[in-house]
Amino acid sequence: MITDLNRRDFLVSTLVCGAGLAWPRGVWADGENAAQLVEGKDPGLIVHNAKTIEMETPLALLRNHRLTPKKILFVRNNQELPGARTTQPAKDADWRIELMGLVEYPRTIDLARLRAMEQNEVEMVLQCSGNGRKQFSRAAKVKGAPWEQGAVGNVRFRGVPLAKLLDELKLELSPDAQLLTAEGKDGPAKPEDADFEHSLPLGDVRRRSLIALEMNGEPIPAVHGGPARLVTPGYYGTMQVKWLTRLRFESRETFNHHQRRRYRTPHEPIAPGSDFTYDFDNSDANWRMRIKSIIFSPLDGETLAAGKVAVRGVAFNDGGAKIDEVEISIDDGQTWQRAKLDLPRSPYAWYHWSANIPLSKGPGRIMARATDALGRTQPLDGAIGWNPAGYGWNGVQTVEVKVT
Ligand SMILES: Nc1nc2c(c(=O)[nH]1)N[C@H]1C(S)=C(S)[C@@H](COP(=O)(O)O)O[C@H]1N2
Ligand SMILES: [Mo]
Repeated sequence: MITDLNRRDFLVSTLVCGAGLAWPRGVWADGENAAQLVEGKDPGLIVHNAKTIEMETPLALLRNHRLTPKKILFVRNNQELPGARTTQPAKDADWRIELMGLVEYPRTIDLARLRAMEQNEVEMVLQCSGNGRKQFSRAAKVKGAPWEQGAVGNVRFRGVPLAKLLDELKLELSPDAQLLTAEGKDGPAKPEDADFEHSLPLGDVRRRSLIALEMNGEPIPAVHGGPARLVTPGYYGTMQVKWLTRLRFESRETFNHHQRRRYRTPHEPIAPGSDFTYDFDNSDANWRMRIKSIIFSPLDGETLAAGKVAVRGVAFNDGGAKIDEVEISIDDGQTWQRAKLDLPRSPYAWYHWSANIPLSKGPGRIMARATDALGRTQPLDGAIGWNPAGYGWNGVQTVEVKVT
């Protein structure tokens, strides 16, 4: 088996055997599965990057839980924090968070003080802005891990609301403060590379953000950003800064590479395959999530018996408006039938939906489309919104089945 091979042997054998080798799902080319790479993870996760760690949850695992357990939650690290490859709690002795920038007096706060403050809880979708990226590649190749639909989970964070923290510390902000930039303790692999950080608009931060200390009722697992993580419900995963050590109040978005040149989508549509140099004036940061639905059942490639078929899945948006419709189509989007939709516990959590759809014999295609109260919906043509880094895909998902 490939586990017995080191990387060089693997590369040699690939060269010798040529292309077309199919490794078992969930196993990376080196043979290290998710459980071997990150202590406590399910070996069935799909490993996209074993270097800094990018792993995806297959829908067959994701669909079995209302709250996504830490064992199967996807992981996406741009860079690493040594010692954080585990779902165990982080070692947090002496952890401190600095608050600085456009404030009258900078402050430093430790975990004991944070733990003593009033906490809030929020159930929310955590989704990488690259989720579904693989779909963009049908139109033209995009850069980044080819996530299918599983760079997403639904979790419950608990922590100190940022607004409460500012009150408690009597932190006076300059009227020029418009954004909050968050930094984590992790650092780039090469010192010449940009350190990962992100800026978020202060209005949403004051209304929504928590300095989270718990996830799903226990200390945040080290791999998911413990002991402290800035979470802003409704925002893409990249903005949920792990291993939080510093918050800077600023008048504009940080000039940092990850904010200015990455994690953005162009303002105007661009032709699939074109180049694009991101800057503040031609693109938006990956902030609020686009509305989306995911089909959990049936799964792509399943064989089903003809008759009424239970179709189910989830839908979510940025929490800014209620999702009031999920529709199913089995005729490539010509006609749609309404699914039954359950209201979630929080506007930021995913909604469950289900429908019984009659399917007759032959190959079948099932599509799902969510629409919210602001009329925001998903494009039938998933190539709309194509961008070179493949962020923000929210096309209508199509599941292909065989009906016998
Ligand atoms: N400090 C830090 N925070 C980070 C990252 C990172 O590399 N470093 N990656 C971001 C990205 S791109 C995503 S999608 C989410 C993934 O969260 P998870 O690994 O807990 O699933 O974390 C975000 N927060
Ligand atoms: Mo991400």
